[in-house]
Amino acid sequence: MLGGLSNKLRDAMDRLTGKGSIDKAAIDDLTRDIQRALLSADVDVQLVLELTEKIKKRSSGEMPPGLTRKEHIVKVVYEELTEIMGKTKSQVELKPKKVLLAGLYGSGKTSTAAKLARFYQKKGLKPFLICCDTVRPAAYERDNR
Ligand SMILES: Nc1nc2c(ncn2[C@@H]2O[C@H](COP(=O)(O)OP(=O)(O)OP(=O)(O)O)[C@@H](O)[C@H]2O)c(=O)[nH]1
Ligand SMILES: [Mg+2]
Repeated sequence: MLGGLSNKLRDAMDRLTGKGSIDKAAIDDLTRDIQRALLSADVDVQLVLELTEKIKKRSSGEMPPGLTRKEHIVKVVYEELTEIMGKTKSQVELKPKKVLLAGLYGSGKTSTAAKLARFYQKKGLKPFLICCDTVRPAAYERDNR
């Protein structure tokens, strides 16, 4: 579900690093691009505003010695994003559990179920995806592509 987000964030950073000089407008462009990317991935509005405000403030503020302004901004964005997304990789235990995938129509629940199945398959398990939707017309055909 977050597949498109990393591309959008990369595009935002590419736009910044492609610029000749970094002025206030360049930082405004960057934070606007990051806001658009995060909001289109359904990240909480308040969180997005707080995050981009911090990025904006730190980007135009004091720089550690030895870094160019662009390098400094890339570092700031990286640090702020890892701060909200978590610094460590979480481990998934291979034991029986229930996972609920909740989301709006077409937000990627079924695709995520398939990705989870693939994940467990690679770990040596034999997952089955079973279509139990008897209400939606052609549900089986639709998700059995
Ligand atoms: N770019 C992109 N497309 C995705 C991603 N996940 C799902 N899609 C696409 O989004 C569309 C809907 O995905 P589904 O997995 O069917 O969504 P769903 O939540 O099960 O939809 P409903 O069952 O109708 O509520 C499909 O065309 C998927 O290929 C993703 O991470 N990135
Ligand atoms: Mg579905």
